[in-house]
Amino acid sequence: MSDDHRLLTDAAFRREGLYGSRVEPTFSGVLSFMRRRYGRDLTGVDIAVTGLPFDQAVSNRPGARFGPEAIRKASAHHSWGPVWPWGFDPFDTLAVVDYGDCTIDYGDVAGVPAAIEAHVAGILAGGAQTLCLGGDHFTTYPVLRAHAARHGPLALVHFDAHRDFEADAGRRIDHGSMFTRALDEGLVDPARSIQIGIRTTFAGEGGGGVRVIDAEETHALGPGPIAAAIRATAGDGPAYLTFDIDFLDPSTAPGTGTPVPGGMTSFQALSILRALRGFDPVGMDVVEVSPPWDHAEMTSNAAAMVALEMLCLKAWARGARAAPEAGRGGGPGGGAGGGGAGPRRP
Ligand SMILES: [Mn+2]
Repeated sequence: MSDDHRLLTDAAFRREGLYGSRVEPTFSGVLSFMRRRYGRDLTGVDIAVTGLPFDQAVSNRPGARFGPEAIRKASAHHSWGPVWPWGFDPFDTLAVVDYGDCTIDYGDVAGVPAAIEAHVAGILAGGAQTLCLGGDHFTTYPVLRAHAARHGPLALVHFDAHRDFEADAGRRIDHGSMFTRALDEGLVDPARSIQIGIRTTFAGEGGGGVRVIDAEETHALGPGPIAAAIRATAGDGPAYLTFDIDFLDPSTAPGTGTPVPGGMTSFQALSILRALRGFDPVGMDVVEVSPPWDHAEMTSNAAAMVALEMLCLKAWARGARAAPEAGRGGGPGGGAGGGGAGPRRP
C-alpha cells in the first residue's frame, strides 16, 4: 500500500496514493503538512489536517494567523518516514491529507465561529477526523461545537499555561474564556476533563470540576503518571486533545501570544504524548503558534513535532507498531530490556 521512498519533489500534489512517506529535500517543494497530499477529496481519508488562521481573539500579541503556514513549513524537517522512538511511519497506517485552511473573513469577526464550525463539520461529515492547526486558542471552541454535535459531550484533554476559563456570558471572541462557553453549552464533560501545565490564575476564573495538573505537578510527576491521570480522567468516552504551544516554556517556544515562564521543555511534552499511547481522541489541535514572535522556527518546529506525535498516537490506536528491524524498536518509552515489535507500557 505504501509509496516507496524515492525522492519526489512537490509530493503535496505529485504523490500517488494517500499512504507512506516520500522523501523530499527539506528546503524545497510545496509546504503541505508533513508532505501529505493537498486537497479536499476525503475519500478514504482518516485524518484531515486543516489550518485555522485566526488571531483576532488574542488578549496580547497577535500573529497566530500565520501559525498554520509556519507549522507546515517546519513539518518539512520531519517528513522522512519512521518516527523516533515509535519505530513506525504513521502514514503507513493512517491516510492523512492536508485539507488547506478554513476561509476566515477578517472583517466579519462575529461570523468566524460559525465559519470554523461549518468548515470542521464538513470534514467530519465527509468521514474524516481533524487535526487543526491554529490560530489562537479561541478556534478550539467552534471546533468543539462541531465535534460535540457529532459525539456528544467530550472529555477535554488540555495542555496549556492557562485554564481559559475566564468569565464569558456567551458572546466573547476571547482566547481566555472560550472553555467557559464550552462548559456552559455542554460541549465538554467537566468530570472527564483535565488540564496539564497550568501556571496562571485569574480572578473569577471558572472551570469547576475540571481536574488540573499544574506546572509544578507536571514537572514533578513525569510522563507516565500524567498519562495515567489523563487516561483515568478521560475514560473511554469521546475525547478531544488540545495543545496550546504555551504549555512549553518561552525558552522552548517563544513565538506565542501569551508566554508564561516556568513551563515545560519539548522533551517533556513529547514524552507525555508518547506515554499516552492507547489514547484515541476523536479530534486534536495545536494552537497559539505566533511566528512573528518566533526565533529560528523554535516554536513552529516544536508545534510540528507535537502534531506529528499526535498522529503517531492515532496510528498506534489503529495498530501501527515498530518493525523488528526499526532501530531499537519496542515503541516509545525507551530504556533497556525492550526491543522487537511489542509495546512497552509505563
Ligand atoms: Mn495558553
